[in-house]
Amino acid sequence: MAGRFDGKQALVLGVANRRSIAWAIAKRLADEGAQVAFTYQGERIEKSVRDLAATVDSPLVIECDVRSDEDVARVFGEVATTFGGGLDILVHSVAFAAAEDLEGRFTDTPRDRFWLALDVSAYSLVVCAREAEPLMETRGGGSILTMTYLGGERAVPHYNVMGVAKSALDSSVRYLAWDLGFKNIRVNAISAGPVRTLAARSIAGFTTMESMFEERAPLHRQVDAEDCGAAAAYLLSEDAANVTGTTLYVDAGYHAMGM
Ligand code: NAD
Ligand code: 0WE
Repeated sequence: MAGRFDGKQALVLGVANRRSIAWAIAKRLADEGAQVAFTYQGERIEKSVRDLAATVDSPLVIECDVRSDEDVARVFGEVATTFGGGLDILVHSVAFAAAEDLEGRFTDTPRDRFWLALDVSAYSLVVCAREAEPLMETRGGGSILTMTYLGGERAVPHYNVMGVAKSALDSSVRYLAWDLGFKNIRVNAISAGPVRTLAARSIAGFTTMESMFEERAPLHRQVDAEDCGAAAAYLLSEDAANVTGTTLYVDAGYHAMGM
């Protein structure tokens, strides 16, 4: 079947399990014809990612801790080898803050854990974009996508240092879009409403947040990972050829509300 991503080569960072937003995006890309390489963080989730990757005939599954420049460089080296020196699509769906910083007061965030959250959740997009640039250039352009959240623009109780990291990520999207635009590389973000993933389930009060969300969002329903997959496929496809430096809200309209 002819797909929007026939002949396209993609790298997806941030699959942990079948509920991951990154998995819904990867599945969509693969279903529409893309070859998809995956990275995972740590042996603990290796098997889960390898099993998922096998279901879409992935040519490469490789470990990557985005805190390490060497790790990221090694991964893009392997990607270049696997994909014959090219890359069309990069999906960045990675975030981390220490659990204790996603409860209590933002004021109490210590210096080292502030930088940890910014390192994993924001700087990682910059280093990945830098490594992707020459590979995308050989293909005449490319498309980069990251995942963000409204907590980077407004204060969401308990999102705390992750909100500061998402602000830096959102701004990085705009500066990367400017830098890479002349090589026909686009950079965009999806701002998702709360999605019940591994990262979300462990958060205190997530269920309360879901019911508030459903009450206040114009569409009065929850967002799921597949909603993000569909929007991602649009931003990563030629349909969005003139869309860069922007954020697409997949949040049932929640961001439009003032009450
Ligand atoms: P998830 O736990 O499935 O994905 C987070 C991923 O980050 C995991 O695969 C984890 O291995 C990876 N990661 C963490 N530290 C890393 C490191 N040092 N190196 C490499 N990888 C690392 O959860 P998710 O909800 O699918 O999150 C994906 C993205 O979506 C994140 O950027 C998150 O902020 C964003 N997001 C999530 C929601 C939500 O409600 N779930 C809403 C909006 C945005
Ligand atoms: O970006 C996120 C969550 C990202 C995240 C989740 C965890 C949980 C496990 C980052 N780091 C960690 N560290 C862990 O140890 N979201 C958008 C989901 C989310 O998280 C919240 C939210 C929402 C929404 C935290 C507080 C308030 C709202």
